[in-house]
Amino acid sequence: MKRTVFRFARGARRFATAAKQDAKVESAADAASAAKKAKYRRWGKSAAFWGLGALVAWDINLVLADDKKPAGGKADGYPKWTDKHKSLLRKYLTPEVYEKLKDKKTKYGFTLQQVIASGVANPDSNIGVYAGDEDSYTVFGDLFDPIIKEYHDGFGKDGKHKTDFKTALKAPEKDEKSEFIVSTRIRVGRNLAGYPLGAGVNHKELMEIEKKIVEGLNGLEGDLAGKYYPLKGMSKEDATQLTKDHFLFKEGDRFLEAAGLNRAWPDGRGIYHNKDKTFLVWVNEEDQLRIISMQNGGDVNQVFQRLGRAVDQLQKKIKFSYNDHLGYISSCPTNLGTAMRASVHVKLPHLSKDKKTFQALADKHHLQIRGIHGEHTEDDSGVYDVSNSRRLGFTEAELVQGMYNGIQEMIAKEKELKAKAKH
Ligand code: ADP
Ligand code: CIR
Repeated sequence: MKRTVFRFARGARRFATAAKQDAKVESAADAASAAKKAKYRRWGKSAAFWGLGALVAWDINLVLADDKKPAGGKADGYPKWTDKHKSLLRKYLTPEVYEKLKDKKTKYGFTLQQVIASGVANPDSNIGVYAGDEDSYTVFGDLFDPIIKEYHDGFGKDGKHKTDFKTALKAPEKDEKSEFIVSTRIRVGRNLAGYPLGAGVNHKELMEIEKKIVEGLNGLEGDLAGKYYPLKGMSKEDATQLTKDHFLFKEGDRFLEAAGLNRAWPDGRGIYHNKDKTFLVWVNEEDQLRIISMQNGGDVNQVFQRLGRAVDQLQKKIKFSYNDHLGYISSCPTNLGTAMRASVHVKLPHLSKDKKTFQALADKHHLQIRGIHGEHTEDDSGVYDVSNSRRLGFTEAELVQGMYNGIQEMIAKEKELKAKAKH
């Protein structure tokens, strides 16, 4: 295609030049011939115009096809940290590690500069790194390994991941009336085998990935059957409402932006959901798939079981990137392993005022506290997003069980503090 456009443009240019030269020579010739030449000249100009247009289109095509350039800009040496940089990236990217890794590339051409771009550009990053492909985790292992070890509670280089959606949970409290638990959501991230991750794909791959995922999703049945809504063409109002209602990812996340994960937005992005919006799939956000099961109230069993069925059906249609050491491969090292975040939006107005106790309970159960509008959001509504922080080296069932146990202890504490406040 590119070659054809190029040939066409070159032909048009030659034709236009020839017509111009001809026109000069014939100035002394007769009027009929002059008119004929003038016609050629017009054709030449028009051909040159279209040729130029084709060249511009070719250029754009090239930019889109070849957009694997470093997301973080040019390689400009060891990062200049500020007092605000407190990420694991800063902790583990010593000048020695930097020197060792700075000229390495993965088999898809991903570089150290791309890996660290987000954490350098965003001093408030907690982690600060993103992988561009599965290979990134080994080629840049001197940086990723200690980050993985610290984040996933000591998971070492010889660690093996295991997966289990089948073991039944012991989670009798359902809080169906939402006295404390407003809603429960469990998501897993997945990426396609045989492709780079989001920060490493080019435009063609991005579109192919979307196509493969949508084909897989369209084969889902029963309560998982639904429809895919591409982001391109979705009205601003619809997108804003879906995001506000906690169903759709937000646009313009600066951490993802700096990592190169928002390139060509909104191309290739979209959301699939069933009629009730209890089963949803995000396409080509931070990971190529975020498979989500959610509903109001606290019936974690039902949410987990629905997710297990969905993953089971989908992996028969789509081959996901997985290895025995790191489990499901994800863009961010915090998501490796199960790539699962099981969360509740929970009302804890008394406990959350006692920040120390709240955090101590979260730490005891390896839970993370977030604001309810997604990561890096905070408000003082007394409702918090509490989820498992570890995802690697433990099974899905173990992590959901741990989240449930921790939440029950938090709710018991909330009741205690509420009763005390009355006296
Ligand atoms: P991720 O789940 O991919 O880590 P975020 O923290 O950005 O990403 O959350 C994505 C969206 O999911 C946000 O709109 C958030 O409010 C919503 N969400 C997360 N947990 C729950 C929950 N338990 N109930 C309802 N919405 C939730
Ligand atoms: C950061 O480094 O803060 C962002 N890139 C997000 C990291 C993943 N989330 C997390 O630790 N909770």
